[in-house]
Amino acid sequence: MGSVARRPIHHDGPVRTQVAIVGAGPAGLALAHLLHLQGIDTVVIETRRREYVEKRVRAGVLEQPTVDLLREVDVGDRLAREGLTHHGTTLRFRNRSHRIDFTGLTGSAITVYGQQEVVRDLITARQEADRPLLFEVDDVRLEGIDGERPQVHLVHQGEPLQIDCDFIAGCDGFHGVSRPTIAEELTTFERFYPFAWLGILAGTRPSSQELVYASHENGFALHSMRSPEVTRQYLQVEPDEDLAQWPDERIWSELRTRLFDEDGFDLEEGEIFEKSITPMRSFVAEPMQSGRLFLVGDAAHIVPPTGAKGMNLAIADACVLSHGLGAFYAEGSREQLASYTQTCLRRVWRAEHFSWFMTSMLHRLNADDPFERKLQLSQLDYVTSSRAAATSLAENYVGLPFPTPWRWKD
Ligand code: RFL
Ligand code: PHB
Repeated sequence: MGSVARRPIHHDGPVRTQVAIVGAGPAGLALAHLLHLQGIDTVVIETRRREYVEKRVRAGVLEQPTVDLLREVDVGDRLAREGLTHHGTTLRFRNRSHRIDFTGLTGSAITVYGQQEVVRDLITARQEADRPLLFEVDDVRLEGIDGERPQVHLVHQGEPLQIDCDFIAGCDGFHGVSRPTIAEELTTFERFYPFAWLGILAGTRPSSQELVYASHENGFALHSMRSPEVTRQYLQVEPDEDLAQWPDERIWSELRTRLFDEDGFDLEEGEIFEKSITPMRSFVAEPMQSGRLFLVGDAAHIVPPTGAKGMNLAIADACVLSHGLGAFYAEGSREQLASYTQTCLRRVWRAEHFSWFMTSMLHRLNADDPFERKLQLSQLDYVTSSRAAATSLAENYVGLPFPTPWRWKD
C-alpha cells in the first residue's frame, strides 16, 4: 500500500498544501500531528514502505518532556499502557553497581518504549485524521526554497507529483535530501568515535528493573529492554566490526563479562532475533533553516546513542517548529520562525555535550593509556557519590524542558 489517507492523491496537477513534510520518522510524524491539531494542512512523504518504518528498531528511551507532549496531544494511550517507567538507572564499574535515582533527584522519570511504537502510534493518528502520508516515493527534489512558493517534486506510484507549499520541513534523517539541498550555507561540526555498538534484541527477561550502563576494561555494555519478555543490549565493538565474527555465544559471553556484578547479576540468555552494528558520531549543521526550508531532527544533528537523546531531540525540534508555524498562520508573525535555529540549537548543544560526556565516560578509549582510564573512574566515582554531580546527570538524562510549547496559543 502506497499511502495512508483514505482520500487518494490525484496526479493530474500540482497538489497544494501549507507545509510539505519530507520523511515519516519521529520528527516528521510528530510535526504532522502537531500542525494538524493547529488546523495547519500538511502532506507527508516517505521513501520507505510503511511496514519498514513501523518495524525499524532504534531508540527506546523517552524523556519526560517527550512523554508529556505525546500524552498531551493524545498519542500517549498505548505508551501509558505498555511503556515501562524507570525512576533511575545503574552505572556499573569495577564490577559494582551504583544507582542514579532520577525521580529522587529531579522529580522526573524516563519511559522505555520502542521508537517504532511511537512511529506506529503517530501513523495511526495520521490515518484517523485522514490526512495524506505517501509511502514509497522516489526522486525527491526540493525547489524554490528562497521564494514564497517552494515545491517538492517526487515520483509516487510511477507518476511524477509536484507539491506546492508555503514551507518545507526537512525531516528526512541524516541521509536525506534536505540538508544537501542547502549544504553550501551550512557550517558543520562533527566528531567520530573510534568504536561502534553491536545491538541485539533477545527473547529474554530483563535481569534488572532498570537500564544498566557498564564501563568495563573490555569495553562498554548496556543492558536495556523493550518489554518484560524482550531485552535490548549493546556491546562496544570495533568501528569496522564484522557481525559474522559475533556468533550468539560470543555475544553472551562478552555481555556476561562486562555486566558482571560482584553483588550478583543473573544475565538470562536466550534467542537473539536481531543483531546490528551502529557507528557512533556527533554532528551538528548550523543554521537549521534556509529560506522556507527547516531541518528537523537527525537531518540537522546526530548524537551517539549513549545519552538516549536522538529521538527526543527530533521531537523537541518538531515542537519548536510547530509553535513557529502556529504563530505564522495564526497571526502572520515571522519572528518565531526566524529564531527557529537559535531556539533549537541551545538545547541541541546541551544534548550534544551530554551524549559526548556519557560516551567518553563509559567507553573503553585508548587501551594503552592508563591515565585516561583513571580519569574515567574518577568521573564515575564522582557522579555516583556527589549528589550535585548525580543531579546534573539525572537532569540531563530525564530531559531538560522543551524550549517552547507545541501550540502557538490556546
Ligand atoms: P529518522 O528516524 O531517520 O527518519 C527520517 C525518515 O525520512 C525518510 N527519508 C525520506 N523521506 C522522503 N524523501 C527522502 N528523500 C527521504 N530520505 C529519507 C527515512 O526513510 C526515514 O523514515 O529521523 P528523525 O525523524 O529525525 O528521528 C531521529 C531518530 O530516529 C534517531 O535520532 C534515534 O533513533 C536515535 N537513537 C536514540 N534516540 C533516543 O532518543 N533514545 C534512544 O534510546 C536512542 N537509541 C538511537 C538509539 C539510534 C540508534 N541507531 C540505530 C542509529 C539506538 C540506536 C542503536
Ligand atoms: C535502547 O534501549 O535502545 C537504548 C537505551 C539507552 C540508550 C541507548 C539505547 O542510551
